[in-house]
Amino acid sequence: MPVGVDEAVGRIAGFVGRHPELAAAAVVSVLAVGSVGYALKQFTRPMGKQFVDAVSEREELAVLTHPNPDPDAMAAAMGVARLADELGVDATIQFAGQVRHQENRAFRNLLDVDLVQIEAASELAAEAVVLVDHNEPRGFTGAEAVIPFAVVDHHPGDGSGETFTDVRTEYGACSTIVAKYFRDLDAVPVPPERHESELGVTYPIPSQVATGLLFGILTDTNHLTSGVADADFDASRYLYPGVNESLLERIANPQVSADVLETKARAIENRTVEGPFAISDVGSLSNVDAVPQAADELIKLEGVTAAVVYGEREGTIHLSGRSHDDRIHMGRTLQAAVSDVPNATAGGHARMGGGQIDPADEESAVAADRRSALVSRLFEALEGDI
Ligand SMILES: [Mn+2]
Repeated sequence: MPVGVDEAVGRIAGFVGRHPELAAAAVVSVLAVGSVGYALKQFTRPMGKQFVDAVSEREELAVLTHPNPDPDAMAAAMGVARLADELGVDATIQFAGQVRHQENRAFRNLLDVDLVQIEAASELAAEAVVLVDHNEPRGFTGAEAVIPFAVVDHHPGDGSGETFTDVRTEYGACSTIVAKYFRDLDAVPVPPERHESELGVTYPIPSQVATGLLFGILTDTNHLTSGVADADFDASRYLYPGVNESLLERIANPQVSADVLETKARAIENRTVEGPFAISDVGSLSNVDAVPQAADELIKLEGVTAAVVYGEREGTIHLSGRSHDDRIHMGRTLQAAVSDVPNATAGGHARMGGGQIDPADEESAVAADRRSALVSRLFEALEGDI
């Protein structure tokens, strides 16, 4: 026989009256189960939705890339700014340093990335700062005092966001994480020949953003050949319908300035080769970005397995090294070569490294001496003698 509501309430009231301690315990356990359920739901709620929840609490955001942003950093920032825009949150993309490499400049121009340069923390566009492609603010005055609101990154490190942190070190690119956010929201990439209004979806991904994110994934994974995760392939496939192939091609093959080509030419002409190692002093530089590009060229020479190029700009010596040689860990080699040099820093990975020697309080003639002394130090380091 069904129990009427009144009768049920009556029975419960009777039970509570007779066993208040049991009733209280029942209430507590119902609440506990409920909150565990809520926590689990938060935990399993896709990161893209959690990110949107966090961002929509804000009115404005500063989306900050690392200094001298590369395509992955710029693309991730574009993606985050677009999401913010969809939520009615005012986002400004900011960076410290410069956008120098021709590919990065082409990326910025062709995809119309609205980037604002800053030199100090006081220039940040909002109190809520989202770090993309790095997890600790750096490269501008007051960076160490900035507590980011959110961190979205694929690099190892100790940095975290006050409200939101998503660091996936197994991913090849930060752009992959941002693409995943769009996917979590069932966003749809807009094909280049169509307008987003034609798709009638809540979250369209503009072709420029899809193209940028794919380019970010391609550059950070060396065209999906190194440090690449399943997620990077999945994201590439997901973004592809929105990719503008002709823009992609133009970003990948920008015009190279005469300056960079001349530095490359000097690197080849001035090289000193000992066995499989090549070192080249390219003299004074107008564009320090030419140094790593010249190193990329020098290592292509037949028989060369490790190469170091350096040059000078405004008294600072910039070094860049490449190695295809299993005996040579380039980062450590450069570190060893400059270990006794005042004002020098160097480091990097096995296959690529870089360094910088800042001017000391001395005449530039002495600086030139330092440059010529570098050749023998570098050869010794490459030979493993220091
Ligand atoms: Mn990256």
